[in-house]
Amino acid sequence: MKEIGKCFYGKKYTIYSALDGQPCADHDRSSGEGVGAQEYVGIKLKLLEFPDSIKNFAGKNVYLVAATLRPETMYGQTNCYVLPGAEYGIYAMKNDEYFIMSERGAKNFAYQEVTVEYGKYPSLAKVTGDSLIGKALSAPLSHYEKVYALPMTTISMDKGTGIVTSVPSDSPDDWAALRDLQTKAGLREKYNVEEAWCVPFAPVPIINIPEFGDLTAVKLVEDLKIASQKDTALLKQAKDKAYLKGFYEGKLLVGIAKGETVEKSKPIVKQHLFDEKMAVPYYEPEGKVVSRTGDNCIVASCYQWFMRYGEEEWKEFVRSHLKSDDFKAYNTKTQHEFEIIIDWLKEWGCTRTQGLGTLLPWDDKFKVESLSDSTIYMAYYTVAGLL
Ligand code: ZZB
Repeated sequence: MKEIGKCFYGKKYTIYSALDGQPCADHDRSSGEGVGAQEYVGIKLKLLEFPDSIKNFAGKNVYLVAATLRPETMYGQTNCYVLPGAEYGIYAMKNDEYFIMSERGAKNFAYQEVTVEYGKYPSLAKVTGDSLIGKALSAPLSHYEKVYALPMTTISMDKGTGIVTSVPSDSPDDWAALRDLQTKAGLREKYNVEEAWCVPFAPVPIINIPEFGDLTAVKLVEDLKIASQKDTALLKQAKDKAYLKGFYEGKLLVGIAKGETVEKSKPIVKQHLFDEKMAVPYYEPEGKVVSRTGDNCIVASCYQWFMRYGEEEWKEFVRSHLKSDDFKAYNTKTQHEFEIIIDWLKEWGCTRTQGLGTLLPWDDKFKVESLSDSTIYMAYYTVAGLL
Protein backbone atom coordinates (compact mmCIF):
# COMPACT_ATOMS: atom_id res chain seq x y z
CA MET A 1 0.00 0.00 0.00
CA LYS A 2 1.22 3.52 -0.84
CA GLU A 3 1.72 5.60 2.34
CA ILE A 4 2.96 9.13 2.97
CA GLY A 5 3.08 10.15 6.64
CA LYS A 6 -0.44 9.71 8.01
CA CYS A 7 -1.93 9.43 4.52
CA PHE A 8 -2.59 6.26 2.58
CA TYR A 9 -3.88 5.46 -0.89
CA GLY A 10 -7.05 3.36 -0.79
CA LYS A 11 -10.34 2.33 -2.28
CA LYS A 12 -13.66 4.02 -1.73
CA TYR A 13 -17.11 3.13 -3.08
CA THR A 14 -18.45 6.30 -4.66
CA ILE A 15 -21.55 7.38 -6.59
CA TYR A 16 -20.32 7.49 -10.17
CA SER A 17 -21.51 8.39 -13.64
CA ALA A 18 -20.26 5.86 -16.20
CA LEU A 19 -21.27 8.24 -19.00
CA ASP A 20 -19.13 11.06 -17.58
CA GLY A 21 -16.38 8.63 -16.52
CA GLN A 22 -16.08 10.23 -13.08
CA PRO A 23 -17.58 10.42 -9.59
CA CYS A 24 -20.86 12.29 -9.39
CA ALA A 25 -20.72 14.63 -6.39
CA ASP A 26 -23.83 16.34 -5.01
CA HIS A 27 -23.35 19.47 -7.11
CA ASP A 28 -23.04 17.36 -10.30
CA ARG A 29 -26.49 15.78 -9.78
CA SER A 30 -29.83 16.77 -11.25
CA SER A 31 -31.53 14.52 -8.67
CA GLY A 32 -30.48 12.39 -5.71
CA GLU A 33 -28.67 14.95 -3.58
CA GLY A 34 -27.25 13.37 -0.42
CA VAL A 35 -27.77 9.79 -1.67
CA GLY A 36 -24.88 7.53 -0.70
CA ALA A 37 -23.65 4.03 -1.54
CA GLN A 38 -25.47 1.12 0.11
CA GLU A 39 -23.43 -2.00 0.82
CA TYR A 40 -25.12 -5.33 0.20
CA VAL A 41 -23.79 -8.85 0.39
CA GLY A 42 -23.99 -10.63 -2.98
CA ILE A 43 -24.81 -14.25 -2.11
CA LYS A 44 -23.60 -16.82 -4.65
CA LEU A 45 -26.13 -19.63 -5.13
CA LYS A 46 -24.49 -22.24 -7.31
CA LEU A 47 -26.50 -23.41 -10.29
CA LEU A 48 -26.69 -27.23 -10.40
CA GLU A 49 -29.02 -27.54 -13.43
CA PHE A 50 -28.86 -25.33 -16.51
CA PRO A 51 -31.64 -23.78 -18.60
CA ASP A 52 -31.37 -24.43 -22.36
CA SER A 53 -30.08 -20.95 -23.24
CA ILE A 54 -26.92 -21.59 -21.18
CA LYS A 55 -26.52 -25.37 -21.53
CA ASN A 56 -22.97 -24.78 -22.78
CA PHE A 57 -22.02 -23.42 -19.32
CA ALA A 58 -22.72 -26.77 -17.61
CA GLY A 59 -19.67 -27.83 -15.60
CA LYS A 60 -18.56 -24.22 -15.05
CA ASN A 61 -18.95 -22.22 -11.84
CA VAL A 62 -22.24 -20.44 -12.50
CA TYR A 63 -24.14 -18.64 -9.73
CA LEU A 64 -27.41 -16.83 -9.26
CA VAL A 65 -26.29 -13.80 -7.26
CA ALA A 66 -28.75 -12.32 -4.75
CA ALA A 67 -28.24 -8.99 -2.94
CA THR A 68 -29.07 -9.11 0.77
CA LEU A 69 -28.75 -6.90 3.84
CA ARG A 70 -29.19 -9.95 6.08
CA PRO A 71 -26.11 -12.18 5.70
CA GLU A 72 -26.68 -13.62 9.19
CA THR A 73 -29.93 -15.23 7.98
CA MET A 74 -28.35 -17.36 5.24
CA TYR A 75 -28.66 -20.49 7.42
CA GLY A 76 -32.41 -20.30 6.82
CA GLN A 77 -32.46 -20.17 3.01
CA THR A 78 -35.17 -22.45 1.60
CA ASN A 79 -35.19 -21.31 -2.05
CA CYS A 80 -34.26 -18.45 -4.33
CA TYR A 81 -36.70 -16.12 -6.10
CA VAL A 82 -36.63 -14.91 -9.70
CA LEU A 83 -39.11 -12.66 -11.49
CA PRO A 84 -41.24 -14.44 -14.10
CA GLY A 85 -41.21 -12.46 -17.35
CA ALA A 86 -37.90 -10.78 -16.50
CA GLU A 87 -34.73 -11.05 -18.49
CA TYR A 88 -31.41 -11.74 -16.81
CA GLY A 89 -27.95 -12.10 -18.32
CA ILE A 90 -24.92 -14.27 -17.63
CA TYR A 91 -21.72 -12.31 -17.02
CA ALA A 92 -18.07 -13.39 -16.81
CA MET A 93 -16.35 -12.51 -13.54
CA LYS A 94 -12.77 -12.86 -12.33
CA ASN A 95 -11.58 -16.36 -11.25
CA ASP A 96 -13.54 -18.08 -14.04
CA GLU A 97 -16.89 -17.53 -12.38
CA TYR A 98 -20.15 -16.60 -14.10
CA PHE A 99 -22.92 -14.59 -12.44
CA ILE A 100 -26.57 -14.58 -13.49
CA MET A 101 -28.38 -11.32 -12.65
CA SER A 102 -29.97 -8.17 -14.04
CA GLU A 103 -27.96 -5.98 -16.41
CA ARG A 104 -28.24 -3.17 -13.89
CA GLY A 105 -26.56 -5.32 -11.22
CA ALA A 106 -23.85 -6.34 -13.68
CA LYS A 107 -23.10 -2.70 -14.48
CA ASN A 108 -22.51 -1.90 -10.79
CA PHE A 109 -20.29 -4.99 -10.41
CA ALA A 110 -18.33 -3.96 -13.51
CA TYR A 111 -17.30 -0.69 -11.87
CA GLN A 112 -16.48 -2.48 -8.59
CA GLU A 113 -13.69 -4.60 -10.11
CA VAL A 114 -15.69 -7.83 -10.06
CA THR A 115 -16.18 -8.43 -13.80
CA VAL A 116 -13.24 -9.62 -15.91
CA GLU A 117 -12.62 -6.13 -17.30
CA TYR A 118 -13.27 -2.90 -15.37
CA GLY A 119 -16.34 -1.09 -16.65
CA LYS A 120 -17.28 -3.88 -19.13
CA TYR A 121 -20.26 -6.19 -18.66
CA PRO A 122 -21.15 -7.91 -21.92
CA SER A 123 -23.94 -10.44 -21.40
CA LEU A 124 -22.79 -13.81 -22.75
CA ALA A 125 -26.37 -15.10 -23.11
CA LYS A 126 -29.90 -14.19 -22.13
CA VAL A 127 -31.55 -16.12 -19.29
CA THR A 128 -35.27 -15.60 -18.69
CA GLY A 129 -36.72 -15.72 -15.20
CA ASP A 130 -39.16 -18.42 -16.39
CA SER A 131 -36.34 -20.67 -17.62
CA LEU A 132 -34.70 -20.55 -14.18
CA ILE A 133 -37.82 -21.69 -12.29
CA GLY A 134 -37.30 -25.20 -10.90
CA LYS A 135 -33.54 -25.24 -11.37
CA ALA A 136 -31.65 -26.74 -8.41
CA LEU A 137 -29.17 -24.60 -6.52
CA SER A 138 -26.66 -24.96 -3.75
CA ALA A 139 -27.21 -22.06 -1.30
CA PRO A 140 -24.25 -21.24 0.96
CA LEU A 141 -24.72 -22.05 4.68
CA SER A 142 -28.30 -23.20 4.09
CA HIS A 143 -29.84 -25.88 6.26
CA TYR A 144 -31.05 -27.49 3.00
CA GLU A 145 -28.40 -29.07 0.80
CA LYS A 146 -30.29 -28.31 -2.37
CA VAL A 147 -32.89 -25.57 -2.96
CA TYR A 148 -34.83 -24.42 -6.04
CA ALA A 149 -35.42 -21.22 -7.97
CA LEU A 150 -39.08 -20.20 -7.62
CA PRO A 151 -41.20 -17.33 -8.95
CA MET A 152 -41.92 -14.17 -6.94
CA THR A 153 -44.04 -11.50 -8.60
CA THR A 154 -43.01 -8.55 -6.40
CA ILE A 155 -39.30 -8.53 -7.28
CA SER A 156 -38.09 -5.12 -8.44
CA MET A 157 -35.61 -5.20 -11.32
CA ASP A 158 -34.44 -1.74 -10.19
CA LYS A 159 -33.01 -3.01 -6.93
CA GLY A 160 -30.05 -5.27 -6.21
CA THR A 161 -29.51 -7.94 -8.83
CA GLY A 162 -33.18 -8.77 -9.46
CA ILE A 163 -32.50 -12.15 -7.81
CA VAL A 164 -33.67 -12.57 -4.21
CA THR A 165 -32.63 -15.33 -1.86
CA SER A 166 -35.43 -16.52 0.37
CA VAL A 167 -35.45 -16.78 4.16
CA PRO A 168 -39.10 -17.39 5.07
CA SER A 169 -38.35 -17.68 8.80
CA ASP A 170 -37.34 -14.01 9.00
CA SER A 171 -38.56 -12.26 5.85
CA PRO A 172 -42.35 -11.81 5.69
CA ASP A 173 -42.20 -11.26 1.90
CA ASP A 174 -40.37 -14.55 1.44
CA TRP A 175 -42.77 -16.48 3.66
CA ALA A 176 -45.87 -15.02 1.97
CA ALA A 177 -44.56 -16.00 -1.48
CA LEU A 178 -43.42 -19.48 -0.41
CA ARG A 179 -46.69 -20.17 1.40
CA ASP A 180 -48.61 -19.10 -1.75
CA LEU A 181 -46.68 -21.68 -3.78
CA GLN A 182 -46.97 -24.39 -1.14
CA THR A 183 -50.74 -24.03 -0.74
CA LYS A 184 -52.09 -22.86 -4.12
CA ALA A 185 -52.11 -25.52 -6.81
CA GLY A 186 -53.38 -23.00 -9.38
CA LEU A 187 -50.40 -20.73 -8.79
CA ARG A 188 -47.97 -23.65 -9.11
CA GLU A 189 -49.60 -24.61 -12.38
CA LYS A 190 -49.40 -21.05 -13.71
CA TYR A 191 -45.62 -20.97 -13.27
CA ASN A 192 -44.93 -24.69 -13.86
CA VAL A 193 -43.76 -25.20 -10.29
CA GLU A 194 -43.62 -28.75 -8.96
CA GLU A 195 -44.65 -29.53 -5.37
CA ALA A 196 -41.25 -31.10 -4.74
CA TRP A 197 -39.54 -27.72 -5.25
CA CYS A 198 -41.50 -25.88 -2.54
CA VAL A 199 -43.71 -28.07 -0.31
CA PRO A 200 -40.89 -29.93 1.55
CA PHE A 201 -39.12 -26.66 2.45
CA ALA A 202 -40.37 -25.58 5.87
CA PRO A 203 -39.03 -22.32 7.35
CA VAL A 204 -36.01 -23.02 9.56
CA PRO A 205 -35.76 -21.49 13.08
CA ILE A 206 -32.52 -19.47 12.96
CA ILE A 207 -33.16 -16.35 15.06
CA ASN A 208 -35.12 -15.87 18.28
CA ILE A 209 -36.76 -12.51 18.93
CA PRO A 210 -38.35 -12.52 22.42
CA GLU A 211 -41.55 -10.82 21.20
CA PHE A 212 -42.01 -13.06 18.13
CA GLY A 213 -40.37 -16.40 18.91
CA ASP A 214 -38.20 -18.53 16.58
CA LEU A 215 -40.08 -17.92 13.32
CA THR A 216 -40.61 -14.17 13.29
CA ALA A 217 -41.88 -13.85 9.72
CA VAL A 218 -44.36 -16.70 10.09
CA LYS A 219 -45.76 -15.13 13.27
CA LEU A 220 -46.00 -11.63 11.79
CA VAL A 221 -47.73 -12.86 8.62
CA GLU A 222 -50.24 -14.68 10.81
CA ASP A 223 -50.75 -11.80 13.31
CA LEU A 224 -51.27 -9.22 10.58
CA LYS A 225 -53.59 -11.62 8.69
CA ILE A 226 -51.58 -11.32 5.48
CA ALA A 227 -53.39 -13.33 2.82
CA SER A 228 -50.81 -13.48 0.02
CA GLN A 229 -47.62 -12.00 -1.46
CA LYS A 230 -49.84 -9.33 -3.04
CA ASP A 231 -50.63 -7.71 0.36
CA THR A 232 -47.77 -5.28 -0.12
CA ALA A 233 -48.82 -2.62 2.43
CA LEU A 234 -49.20 -5.14 5.26
CA LEU A 235 -46.00 -6.92 4.22
CA LYS A 236 -44.13 -3.63 4.48
CA GLN A 237 -45.48 -3.20 8.04
CA ALA A 238 -44.38 -6.73 8.90
CA LYS A 239 -40.91 -6.17 7.43
CA ASP A 240 -40.43 -2.93 9.38
CA LYS A 241 -41.43 -4.67 12.63
CA ALA A 242 -39.07 -7.56 11.96
CA TYR A 243 -36.14 -5.22 11.24
CA LEU A 244 -36.86 -2.96 14.22
CA LYS A 245 -37.12 -5.69 16.87
CA GLY A 246 -34.68 -8.10 15.27
CA PHE A 247 -31.55 -5.98 15.08
CA TYR A 248 -30.92 -5.46 18.80
CA GLU A 249 -33.13 -8.13 20.37
CA GLY A 250 -32.78 -11.03 17.94
CA LYS A 251 -30.30 -13.78 18.83
CA LEU A 252 -28.83 -16.37 16.48
CA LEU A 253 -29.85 -19.97 17.23
CA VAL A 254 -27.41 -21.55 14.73
CA GLY A 255 -24.13 -21.09 12.91
CA ILE A 256 -20.75 -19.57 13.66
CA ALA A 257 -22.24 -16.65 15.61
CA LYS A 258 -24.73 -18.78 17.57
CA GLY A 259 -25.82 -16.99 20.77
CA GLU A 260 -24.87 -13.52 19.49
CA THR A 261 -27.34 -10.73 18.75
CA VAL A 262 -28.23 -9.97 15.13
CA GLU A 263 -26.30 -6.70 15.45
CA LYS A 264 -23.10 -8.52 16.47
CA SER A 265 -23.50 -11.57 14.24
CA LYS A 266 -24.06 -9.63 11.03
CA PRO A 267 -20.40 -8.59 10.48
CA ILE A 268 -19.13 -11.99 11.68
CA VAL A 269 -21.23 -14.04 9.24
CA LYS A 270 -20.61 -11.53 6.46
CA GLN A 271 -16.83 -11.84 6.81
CA HIS A 272 -17.14 -15.63 6.95
CA LEU A 273 -19.12 -15.62 3.67
CA PHE A 274 -16.48 -13.42 2.01
CA ASP A 275 -13.56 -15.49 3.34
CA GLU A 276 -15.12 -18.73 2.09
CA LYS A 277 -15.87 -17.14 -1.33
CA MET A 278 -19.57 -17.80 -0.79
CA ALA A 279 -20.38 -14.13 -1.35
CA VAL A 280 -19.00 -10.86 -2.72
CA PRO A 281 -19.57 -7.27 -1.62
CA TYR A 282 -22.05 -5.43 -3.82
CA TYR A 283 -22.79 -1.70 -3.75
CA GLU A 284 -25.46 0.40 -5.39
CA PRO A 285 -26.87 3.90 -4.77
CA GLU A 286 -29.35 3.80 -1.86
CA GLY A 287 -31.80 5.75 -4.05
CA LYS A 288 -31.98 7.00 -7.62
CA VAL A 289 -29.20 9.41 -8.61
CA VAL A 290 -29.23 11.20 -11.98
CA SER A 291 -26.25 13.27 -13.09
CA ARG A 292 -26.59 16.65 -14.78
CA THR A 293 -25.73 14.86 -18.01
CA GLY A 294 -28.87 12.72 -17.51
CA ASP A 295 -27.00 9.51 -16.62
CA ASN A 296 -28.40 7.01 -14.12
CA CYS A 297 -25.55 6.77 -11.63
CA ILE A 298 -24.03 3.60 -10.24
CA VAL A 299 -21.46 2.89 -7.52
CA ALA A 300 -17.83 2.51 -8.55
CA SER A 301 -14.70 1.67 -6.62
CA CYS A 302 -12.46 4.71 -6.89
CA TYR A 303 -8.98 5.18 -5.50
CA GLN A 304 -7.85 8.23 -3.58
CA TRP A 305 -5.79 9.41 -0.61
CA PHE A 306 -7.09 9.12 2.94
CA MET A 307 -5.89 10.62 6.20
CA ARG A 308 -5.71 8.40 9.27
CA TYR A 309 -7.79 10.46 11.66
CA GLY A 310 -8.55 7.20 13.46
CA GLU A 311 -5.03 6.89 14.85
CA GLU A 312 -5.22 6.61 18.65
CA GLU A 313 -2.21 8.88 19.25
CA TRP A 314 -3.80 11.71 17.23
CA LYS A 315 -7.18 11.14 18.84
CA GLU A 316 -5.73 11.29 22.35
CA PHE A 317 -3.83 14.46 21.52
CA VAL A 318 -7.01 16.18 20.28
CA ARG A 319 -9.08 14.85 23.19
CA SER A 320 -6.67 16.28 25.74
CA HIS A 321 -6.72 19.60 23.89
CA LEU A 322 -10.53 19.56 24.05
CA LYS A 323 -10.40 19.09 27.84
CA SER A 324 -7.74 21.75 28.38
CA ASP A 325 -8.34 25.43 29.17
CA ASP A 326 -6.96 26.34 25.73
CA PHE A 327 -10.17 25.10 24.15
CA LYS A 328 -13.52 26.73 24.76
CA ALA A 329 -16.71 25.72 22.98
CA TYR A 330 -19.62 28.16 23.12
CA ASN A 331 -21.89 25.56 24.66
CA THR A 332 -21.73 22.04 26.08
CA LYS A 333 -23.63 20.59 23.10
CA THR A 334 -20.89 21.71 20.73
CA GLN A 335 -18.25 20.41 23.14
CA HIS A 336 -20.01 17.04 23.16
CA GLU A 337 -20.30 16.97 19.36
CA PHE A 338 -16.53 17.40 19.11
CA GLU A 339 -16.08 14.38 21.40
CA ILE A 340 -18.47 12.25 19.33
CA ILE A 341 -16.81 13.18 16.05
CA ILE A 342 -13.34 12.47 17.37
CA ASP A 343 -14.51 8.97 18.33
CA TRP A 344 -16.25 8.42 15.02
CA LEU A 345 -13.72 9.82 12.55
CA LYS A 346 -11.52 7.15 11.08
CA GLU A 347 -10.37 7.56 7.53
CA TRP A 348 -11.05 10.84 5.82
CA GLY A 349 -10.95 10.94 2.03
CA CYS A 350 -8.82 14.04 1.51
CA THR A 351 -8.46 14.31 -2.27
CA ARG A 352 -10.58 14.96 -5.36
CA THR A 353 -9.94 14.92 -9.09
CA GLN A 354 -12.21 17.78 -10.22
CA GLY A 355 -12.39 21.53 -9.75
CA LEU A 356 -9.93 24.20 -8.76
CA GLY A 357 -7.70 23.79 -5.76
CA THR A 358 -4.34 22.94 -4.30
CA LEU A 359 -2.51 20.07 -5.96
CA LEU A 360 -1.62 17.21 -3.63
CA PRO A 361 2.14 17.71 -3.18
CA TRP A 362 3.14 14.06 -3.76
CA ASP A 363 0.55 12.99 -6.33
CA ASP A 364 -0.55 15.72 -8.70
CA LYS A 365 -3.33 13.62 -10.28
CA PHE A 366 -5.23 14.78 -7.19
CA LYS A 367 -6.24 18.02 -5.56
CA VAL A 368 -6.81 18.51 -1.86
CA GLU A 369 -10.46 17.84 -1.05
CA SER A 370 -12.37 21.14 -0.95
CA LEU A 371 -13.28 21.16 2.75
CA SER A 372 -9.73 20.44 3.90
CA ASP A 373 -8.33 22.75 1.25
CA SER A 374 -10.34 25.81 2.29
CA THR A 375 -9.75 25.15 5.98
CA ILE A 376 -6.03 24.91 5.44
CA TYR A 377 -5.67 28.02 3.36
CA MET A 378 -7.87 30.12 5.60
CA ALA A 379 -5.74 29.02 8.55
CA TYR A 380 -2.69 29.81 6.48
CA TYR A 381 -3.89 33.40 5.81
CA THR A 382 -3.94 34.09 9.55
CA VAL A 383 -0.19 33.48 9.78
CA ALA A 384 0.88 34.26 6.19
CA GLY A 385 1.95 37.79 7.17
CA LEU A 386 4.39 36.41 9.71
CA LEU A 387 6.04 33.93 7.34
C1 ZZB B 1 -32.45 -12.16 2.67
C2 ZZB B 1 -33.30 -11.67 3.75
C3 ZZB B 1 -33.58 -12.28 4.96
C4 ZZB B 1 -33.85 -10.43 3.48
C5 ZZB B 1 -34.41 -11.63 5.85
C6 ZZB B 1 -34.69 -9.74 4.33
C7 ZZB B 1 -34.98 -10.36 5.54
P1 ZZB B 1 -34.92 -3.68 2.01
O1 ZZB B 1 -35.18 -4.51 3.22
O2 ZZB B 1 -36.19 -3.36 1.30
O3 ZZB B 1 -34.06 -2.49 2.24
N1 ZZB B 1 -34.46 -7.82 -1.94
C8 ZZB B 1 -33.23 -7.67 -2.50
N2 ZZB B 1 -33.33 -7.34 -3.79
C9 ZZB B 1 -34.66 -7.26 -4.05
C10 ZZB B 1 -35.40 -6.96 -5.23
N3 ZZB B 1 -34.79 -6.69 -6.39
N4 ZZB B 1 -36.75 -6.96 -5.16
C11 ZZB B 1 -37.36 -7.26 -3.98
N5 ZZB B 1 -36.72 -7.56 -2.85
C12 ZZB B 1 -35.38 -7.56 -2.88
O4 ZZB B 1 -34.08 -4.57 0.97
C13 ZZB B 1 -33.26 -5.59 1.30
C14 ZZB B 1 -33.95 -6.94 1.22
O5 ZZB B 1 -34.93 -6.97 0.16
C15 ZZB B 1 -32.95 -8.02 0.92
O6 ZZB B 1 -32.58 -8.71 2.11
C16 ZZB B 1 -33.75 -9.01 0.10
O7 ZZB B 1 -34.29 -9.89 1.07
C17 ZZB B 1 -34.82 -8.18 -0.56
F1 ZZB B 1 -34.70 -12.19 7.02
O8 ZZB B 1 -32.36 -11.07 1.77
B1 ZZB B 1 -33.32 -9.98 2.11
C18 ZZB B 1 -37.25 -8.24 7.60
C19 ZZB B 1 -36.50 -8.58 6.33
N6 ZZB B 1 -35.81 -9.82 6.51
